Amino acid sequence: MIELFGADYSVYVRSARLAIEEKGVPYTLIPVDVFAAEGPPEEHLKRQPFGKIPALQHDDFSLFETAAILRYVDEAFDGPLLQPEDPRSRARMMQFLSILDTYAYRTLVWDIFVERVAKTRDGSEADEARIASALGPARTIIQALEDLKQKGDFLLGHQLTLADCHAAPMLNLFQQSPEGARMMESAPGLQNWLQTFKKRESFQATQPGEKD
Ligand SMILES: N[C@@H](CCC(=O)N[C@@H](CS)C(=O)NCC(=O)O)C(=O)O
Repeated sequence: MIELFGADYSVYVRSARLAIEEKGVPYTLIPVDVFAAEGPPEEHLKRQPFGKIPALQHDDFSLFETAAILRYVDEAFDGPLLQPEDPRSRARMMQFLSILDTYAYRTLVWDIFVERVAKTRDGSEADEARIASALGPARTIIQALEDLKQKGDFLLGHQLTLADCHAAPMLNLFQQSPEGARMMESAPGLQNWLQTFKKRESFQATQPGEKD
C-alpha cells in the first residue's frame, strides 16, 4: 500500500495522486501541513528534508521529489503505462515535466494564482507588481506548452502520460485567475486538453477540499 504524505490543495501532491489514480493503485493520503506557522513538522523533515510535499512511502521504500514519484508509481505497479516507449516521445514527456517544474510552478501558481485568487479569497490584497511582472513569463510558458502539445486528447497525443498528470493541477489553478483564463484562450490546444482532462475520474477524485 502506498502512503502519500501531503495536502490535497497542493498541485504537486495532486500530480502524484493523479498518476496513482490513473494506475489504479490503492493509496492513503496522510495530511501534512508544511505551511504551519511553526514550520513543517519534524517527522516530515525526516521524510523530505526540504520541507516540501509530497513524500511517498511504499513498504520500506521512501521517496521524495514528484518527478521521481511519478516515474516510480508508473514503473513499480501494474496498470496502464503512463510513459511512452519511443525515445522521442519519452524525451518530450520529460521536457513537459521540466518546463512545469522549472518555469511554470512559481510563475503560474505563486505569482499569478496565489496573488490574484487565493490571497483575495483570504481577504488579503494581491501584489499587482508581482502579477504584472509574471505575465510576460507566463505567456512564454503557455506558448511553449501549446507548441509542444501533440494532436489528440493528451499532451503527447493519444497516450495519457505523466506529463498530463503533472500539468493539469498547475494549469487548472492558473486558469482560475482572469489573466490565466484569457491566456489559455489564446492556446486552444491546451485549453481543450485541460477541459477534457478535468472530466476524468482521477481529476474528480483528487478535487481539493476547502482550500486550493
Ligand atoms: N521539488 C518538489 C517541489 C514540491 C513543492 O514545491 N511542493 C509545494 C506544495 S505544491 C510545497 O511543499 N511548498 C512548501 C514550501 O515551499 O514551503 C517536488 O517535485 O516534489
